[in-house]
Amino acid sequence: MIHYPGWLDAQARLSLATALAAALDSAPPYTPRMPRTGKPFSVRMTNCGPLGWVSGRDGYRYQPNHPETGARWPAIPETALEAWDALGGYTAPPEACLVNLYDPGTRMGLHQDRDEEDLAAPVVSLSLGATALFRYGGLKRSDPTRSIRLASGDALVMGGASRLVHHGVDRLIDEPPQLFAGDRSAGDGRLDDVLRHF
Ligand code: AKG
Repeated sequence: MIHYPGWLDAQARLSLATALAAALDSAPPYTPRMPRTGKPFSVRMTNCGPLGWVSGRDGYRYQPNHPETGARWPAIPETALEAWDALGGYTAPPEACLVNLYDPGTRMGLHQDRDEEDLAAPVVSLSLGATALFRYGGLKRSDPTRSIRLASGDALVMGGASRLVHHGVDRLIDEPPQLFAGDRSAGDGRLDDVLRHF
């Protein structure tokens, strides 16, 4: 697992935020439901790419269209593709870019990313907006965990031995408003782009 603080400079954050604002217009964020229980997720989600990760009562899956509008997902922003090329160390492009929207007070429980057929490909995530307290552990859910702060512009790569580690977001950290253009796309909250190869 490699953390790249400040990987996206102010211009790259602005370019990613602008592309995501357009993507969110065509693929509106929605509240996914947990398999079986139907309990709503804390975060809202949408996707870019040929495929998007979705969760519903019938399970987790990748699919080419938005579960509520039925429309195809918008294209993955160029800035995100560049980050994948630079950091992912993988020849094939990402097929899915999950966009997690964290409003203040939201979180994501500890989980593994294991719905992909190609587990040799890394997961690359890009943060915009409020800083998150990101928790990660080991391959077993019961393994000890540590936390790091993911700030706007940070990139995180989970590949190789860390590809299947448990991880999640405990909370957003209350901080003075960000000063850089592009960070405001998330309002008081946070946007996280998770690039994956299916
Ligand atoms: C996921 O989408 O699987 C995540 O764990 C997102 C983590 C984050 O928001 O930094």
